[in-house]
Amino acid sequence: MKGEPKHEGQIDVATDIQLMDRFEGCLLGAALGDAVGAPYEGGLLGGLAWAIVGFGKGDLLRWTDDTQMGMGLAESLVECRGLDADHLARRWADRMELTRGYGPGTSKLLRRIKAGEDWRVANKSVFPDGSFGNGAAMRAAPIGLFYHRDAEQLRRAAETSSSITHAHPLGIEGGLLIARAVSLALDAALPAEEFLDTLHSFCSSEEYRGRLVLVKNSLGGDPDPAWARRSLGCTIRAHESAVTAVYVFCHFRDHFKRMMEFIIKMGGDTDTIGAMAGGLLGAHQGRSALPPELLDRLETRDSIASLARALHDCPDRP
Ligand code: AR6
Ligand code: MG
Repeated sequence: MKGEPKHEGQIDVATDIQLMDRFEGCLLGAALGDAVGAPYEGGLLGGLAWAIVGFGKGDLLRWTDDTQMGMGLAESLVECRGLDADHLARRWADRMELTRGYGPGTSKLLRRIKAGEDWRVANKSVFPDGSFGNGAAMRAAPIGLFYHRDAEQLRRAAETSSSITHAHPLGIEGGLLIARAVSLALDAALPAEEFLDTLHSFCSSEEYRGRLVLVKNSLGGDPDPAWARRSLGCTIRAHESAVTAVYVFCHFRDHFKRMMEFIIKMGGDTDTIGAMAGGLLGAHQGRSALPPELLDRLETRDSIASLARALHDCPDRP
């Protein structure tokens, strides 16, 4: 009440409620971005394939491998009260549904893990230096939420969870970038320049750092899908999509629908860029920033929201 002194802990309780809302916003935003972008991935042919496997279920918005792996990661973090790489590898392998549109390398190596191979061997079995696909970045949001208070623990957890399927340094760096970006996006007051500078110092390769400089230089101007496609990329490679999601988030941080329209206009890997950018927007703005008429149609919306709350409530969260 106005004028009354706040009792001890009151501010923390309010902050905690806001944080819970941002956890929900993040996981729901990622799933929604994935599901809204899915029919547009890979142009006409991709859309046709998704229409065959993904629809026929009324107007349900069906999510893809991005969300299946992100939810597997969040569940494993909650059940193990932190990152347990062997548990996580088994969870991903057990849960994989091929109709969710997994990347070819990831589906092959998850089958090997399911058959009993150690992930430390399987992760170099398809590409000898590991995958640089964006599959580690697309599912990294729960790491960003769980470890948001400790950047070093976040770095270690993002590296390990990424390398289970994406052992290439560029694949791992995509997971690091998105996890760190989610942790920073939880702060609603953080200026975009500071956000980008922190990400820049967190990254190590020129592939990521150079693109982050381009994003910083784009602030203040109008977002341009043709420029983003050409200069940042919108492919299934991590270094050609993770920074792109950061760019889209910086320009549309409180307009989910306009953000998705832009991503669809850019083309390429629309569901995965939608998942990464949607998770950032939801972490930043909370659940209420997601259009309710779309959320109502999101597959397993309620279990995603309750998983986000469980992640928030996990007693061992740093
Ligand atoms: N050398 C050559 N090509 C590579 C390498 C490499 N080291 N790494 C990746 N590629 P993958 P993902 C190419 O299969 O990252 C789905 O739609 C190669 O063509 O590991 O899990 C998801 O939702 C390889 O098949 O898959 C994502 O949006 C491809 O990159 C997207 O696919 C993808 O790597 C990627 O998923
Ligand atoms: Mg996908």
